[in-house]
Parts: sequence; C-alpha cells; structure tokens
Amino acid sequence: MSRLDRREFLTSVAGSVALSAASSAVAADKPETPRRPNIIFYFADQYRADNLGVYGGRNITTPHLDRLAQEGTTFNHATSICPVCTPFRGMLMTGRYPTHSGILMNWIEASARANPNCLANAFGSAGYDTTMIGKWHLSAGRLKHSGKYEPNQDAIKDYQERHPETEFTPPGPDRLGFTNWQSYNFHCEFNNYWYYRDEPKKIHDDAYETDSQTNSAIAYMKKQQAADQPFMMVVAPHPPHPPFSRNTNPAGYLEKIPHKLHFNPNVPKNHPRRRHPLAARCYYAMSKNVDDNIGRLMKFLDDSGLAENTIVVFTSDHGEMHGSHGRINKMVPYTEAVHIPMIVRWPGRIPAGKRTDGLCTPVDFFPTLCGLAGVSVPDTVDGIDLSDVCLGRRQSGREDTLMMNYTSHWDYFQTGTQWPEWRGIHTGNHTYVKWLNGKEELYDNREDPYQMANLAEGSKELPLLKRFRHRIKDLLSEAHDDFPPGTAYADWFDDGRNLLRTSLGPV
Ligand SMILES: [Ca+2]
Repeated sequence: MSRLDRREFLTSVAGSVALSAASSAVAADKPETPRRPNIIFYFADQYRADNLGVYGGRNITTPHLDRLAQEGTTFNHATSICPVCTPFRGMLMTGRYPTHSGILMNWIEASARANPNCLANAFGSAGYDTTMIGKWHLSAGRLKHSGKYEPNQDAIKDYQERHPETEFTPPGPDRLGFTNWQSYNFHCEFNNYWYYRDEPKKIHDDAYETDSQTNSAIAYMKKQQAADQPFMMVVAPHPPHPPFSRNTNPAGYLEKIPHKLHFNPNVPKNHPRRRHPLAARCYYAMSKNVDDNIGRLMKFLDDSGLAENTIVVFTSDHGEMHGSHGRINKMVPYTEAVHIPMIVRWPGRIPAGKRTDGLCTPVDFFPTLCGLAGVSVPDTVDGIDLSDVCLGRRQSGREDTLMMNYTSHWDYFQTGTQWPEWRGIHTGNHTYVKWLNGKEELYDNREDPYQMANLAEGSKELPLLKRFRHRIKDLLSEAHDDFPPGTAYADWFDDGRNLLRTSLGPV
C-alpha cells in the first residue's frame, strides 16, 4: 500500500471507529468500540538520552522511564538534528525543516501564515482536543524588538517596561492550532513557576515546574475522561535546563545525586564540570525529578484505565554537553548534544521491550503520531511517518538525516562566534560534519562512541568521506539550504522578528 493509500485507509478506519463509538453510546448494551488513541507527547528540555538507565545512564536511576521502555519501543538513534530549543519545537509542530518553516533560531515568531498545517491543526481537524502544557518558546518574547545581530539590553528593558507580559502568546494563530493552553514562552523560574491560560496574566503555582505541569496534565486528563473525545497533549517541562543551581532545583533531589559523577572520557580532566560538579549534580537532580513525574503520569494512566488506549511518547529537544569536547550546552553536532531519548508506548499495539535502530528525527514526530492515530498528514511535512517502525512492522524509515546549526548565537543572527555554523549527516553509525570554515569531521560512532578520532583528519580521500560529501549536497538541496553564514537569515525577519520569507520564498 502506498503512503497516501495507507493514510486514506487509516483515516477511513478511524472514521468508522468514531462512528461506531457514537452509535455504541446510544446502544449502551453493546460492547463499547475502542475510540481513537489519546496522545501524550512529553518532552523535557536538554534531557540527554544517557540520563536514562535504558540508554546506559550511570548517574541517576530512572525506574519509571525504564518501565516505559520495557512496555514500549525504544529508538537507539533518535537525533535532535538542530540541537537548540526553538528549531526543535518548530520541527515538532510543523514536521518541516527549519529552512522551510522559517523557525531556525530561538526567540522568533513562529509563523502560522507560513505554516498553516501544524501538529495541533491536524489533530484538531481529526476531532481531537489539543492541549499544550509547559514551555512554548515559539514566540519572540522579551527579545521581540531587541535587534537581530547583537544583544541589546536597553532595547530588551524598554520593551519589557512597555509589555510586562512578554512571555504570553495570545489565543489565535500564534498558538499553532492548540485549543487548551497552560503555557509560557520562556522563563527559568522553576521554583516560582508561572504560566498563562487565555489572559495576559501570570498564574502562579507553588509546585516545582515539572511537578506543576504533570499535575496539570493529570487534571486535564481527568476532565477529558468525561468528554467523549480523544486528546493530543504536549507536555514540555523546562528542567533540566540551565541555570543549574540550588535555587532552581526541585526540593529534596540534590541529596539523591552522588557527589562523584560519571563523566564521559571526552570531558577534559580539568574541565569546570568535573572540578565543580555541583552544576552537573543539579542537572541530574532535575532529571531525576522528570523520571518521578513520568512515574506519576503512568500511575494515573494505570489507575484511570486510560493507559490501554493512550500513546505515550517520551523524548527531549536536545542534550547537554557537560564538558564533552570541552563544551557545555548544545548547538554542536556531537552525540552528547544530539542524542535524545525516544520511547513510545501503546499497550497491545506497539511491541513491548523492543529496541530499534531506525533513525528518528524531530521532523518525523508529526507524521509518525498521525500515522499511529490514523490522522491525515499534510503534504507540507518533510518528515517520514515512522508508525510502522514503532509498530514493529518495519526496521527503519530513513537511512540518514541532515543535521544543522544555522546561527552562531542562539538568540541573534551572528556568524563564526561561540557556536559556529555547521551542517552534517547522521546515519546512526556515522556522524559527518562540515563547518562553515570548511573543516570536516567524520566519526565512526560504533568504534568510537565518544567521537575522539576524527577520521577526516586521516585521509582526505577516504571513500566514506567522499560519499558523505556527495550525500550532503542532496540533503541540503532537499531542504533548500544554501549553507550561508548565520547573519544571512536576518533578512528573513522584520524588526519584530516576524517571518518575511523562508527558503521557499516570501511568506
Ligand atoms: Ca532546549
């Protein structure tokens, strides 16, 4: 069956299921027909794959996420192809490469005009109730009129004085199709948590951010149980994101983290993360708290009976370097920054306890969720429907993926500074990188999991290197990506960071 035929088939099956559900409500004596699956897409920020026991984590235990893996399928090679907040979120919501959606840097306005067919639009049109809980980071927020090239603190302060609720995204197209909203654009007040609903007025909660959002998710599902309508819910906690400090930690968790941490062998001996491990310990404290919240969520699903017909996905927007290759944070092509967890559970449908080597990228989430739920995928989507891989019917959906970092600063259109621009290819087994200055890197991730031997430095004529040099041209062409310096993209936006054009043309 072709991809389109299959979609139509699933849609028609799903449609008849919905009709059956309606008629069974009338004829109460007939056995109830299962309705379309609910979706919980839970992604923590900066959550490395190897935080989890199931990915070999050694610094914390993650019994609840490990249980999710035992009951679902785990992707060994899920990759955050543009490892920074907003581009990930843009790829999740649109299923498109950042060059096509225009969502290629933090703190810009995601354009519904350029991207009318988003994840929540698709599920909403298919009869789902759609809910966003947590960090949004698809709006320009406090940086809206702060310029495009250099941080301008005076402009940020001036804008904030005139617009105190900078992190509010109003109801309407800017919410990219979500109807229920308990969200905020960006803040790091994990212990003084606040969010917005439909008014530009902060709603404060005494609970730690991740705890609060999980409470909200459970309260929403309780309410939704009474409504005869499936839901698609995204839950996006900001922790474990910097700042990594006692003030931003969940109470009682730092005590659970060992004083002596395991660091990868590619972290220099004298790196500050090794010498002063408090920051990393705080990171793991926040990560441990995420696992406990997944435990609470799963317990609710068990107790309520929702577990059986609810697809749960756990992933992350990118990783955290923690000193590997001398770096912290993200925006680099190395495993610690790009390897994300990806576990999907749907009892009785998705094989339990299975590992797959199939590649999974952020542009694939949208069509994959649609494929699992029988929702039509818009033809604007660049990603691949991996539902057959999730369901154990196919080994993989793609052999390689483009990776990219468009600008050398996460909030401004800069070039060649702390996080120089690069493009790359990830195949699971290999990582190939080309930097804007022409430098190449090639790693065999099986033989050299810490990426310490750059094969491109050995022989410039290595056949594999030649193959990747050729292949990256195809992948860049597919994404309409000319690999320009990061400053070139400033022309895509006006002074309010609204999108004017993408690589496909004017918006
Ligand atoms: Ca992030």
